[in-house]
Amino acid sequence: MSDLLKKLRSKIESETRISEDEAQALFESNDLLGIGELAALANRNKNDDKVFFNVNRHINYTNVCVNRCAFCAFSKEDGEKGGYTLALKDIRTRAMEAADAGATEIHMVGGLHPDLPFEFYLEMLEAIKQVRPQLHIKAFTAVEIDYFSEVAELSIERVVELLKQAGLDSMPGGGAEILRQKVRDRLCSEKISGDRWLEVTELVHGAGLRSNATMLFGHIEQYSDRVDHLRRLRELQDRTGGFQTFIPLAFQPENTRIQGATGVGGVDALKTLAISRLYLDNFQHVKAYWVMLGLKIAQVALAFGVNDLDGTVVEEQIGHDAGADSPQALSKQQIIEMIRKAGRIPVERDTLYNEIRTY
Ligand code: V47
Ligand code: SF4
Repeated sequence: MSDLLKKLRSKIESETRISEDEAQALFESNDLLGIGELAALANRNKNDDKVFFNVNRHINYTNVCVNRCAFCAFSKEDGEKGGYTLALKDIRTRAMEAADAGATEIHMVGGLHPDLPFEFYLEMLEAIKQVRPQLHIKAFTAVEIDYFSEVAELSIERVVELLKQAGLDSMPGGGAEILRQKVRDRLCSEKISGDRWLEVTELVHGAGLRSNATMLFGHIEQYSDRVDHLRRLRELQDRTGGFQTFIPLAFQPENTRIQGATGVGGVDALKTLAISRLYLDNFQHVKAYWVMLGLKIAQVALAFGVNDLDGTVVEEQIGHDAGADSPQALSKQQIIEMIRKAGRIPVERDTLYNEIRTY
């Protein structure tokens, strides 16, 4: 074992934080198994052998977006072929189908539509709660919430208050991408800054809602940009405690405007998940989002510090439009089998990590 890993082992055992320089050194190390073993230890100390999943359904209410990020194959210009916006009745139907198939959560995000009024977003939440009030609605990233405040000419605090009244229960982790501005300038120049993403998230936590955090990796960023991203998330979590889960999203390059990107390899994916677990000591959960990772890497990730496999998803567009070769949906039984065959204990959870059933 290298001197670095020996030192980090004693840090993990004594619950001492690892530094940015140490995280950087881990990214530069080729000792994948050593890093994974340490991350598995850190995870076991927090979560034992449990691996969480949920029964959920994704709804992407529109793909029309004014931002047109270079890495996004999902969005369309207003009026472009293939652009769509779901009607409220479609949202209701999807919510009913989801709940009747055992879902406890709707995960709903979309593009920044140039014309929809703020009331539309409130009506979508109300429509879901009208037909299936028991569903938890995890919806709208910090990017969308910032946009709503512009559209409605209201403060973030007021927007979140109105969304909560209409049925919003928590916020997903999208839109963080890579927080460092020099990367954003090339990746998503129209999107809110990394600082603004953190600021909106802090306000959402202040309003009593939990959220997740993501990191889109494997495009044009350097390891140091990933470390900077993790540092900023750890600092915000120290202040608010509002994050539940960290989700590294493996970049899918097809149909995007990122030149020369070939996609994330298995080694980089596992290393990134493991280092996230080691560095983010104040996050309880690290999720392997199987849609972007593929099922095999997501399963192996369970030996690299991961304790969550996301959910059944049902219908996924963002990753699949960019060439993800994972299935559209998984059944509960498939997820349970993936976890069992990794020698771990499958636990169905709700969005807030209340345990529903152990299998
Ligand atoms: O913000 C866009 C990413 C995100 C691509 O909070 C891409 O539980 C890979 O945030 N390749 C949306 N990723 C998805 C997301 C998410 C997913 C699952 C669970 C949760 C959660 C959140 O997808 C976007 C962006 O970062 N994305 N294009 C792409 N080509
Ligand atoms: Fe729009 Fe989101 Fe796609 Fe960027 S990632 S273009 S904000 S839908």
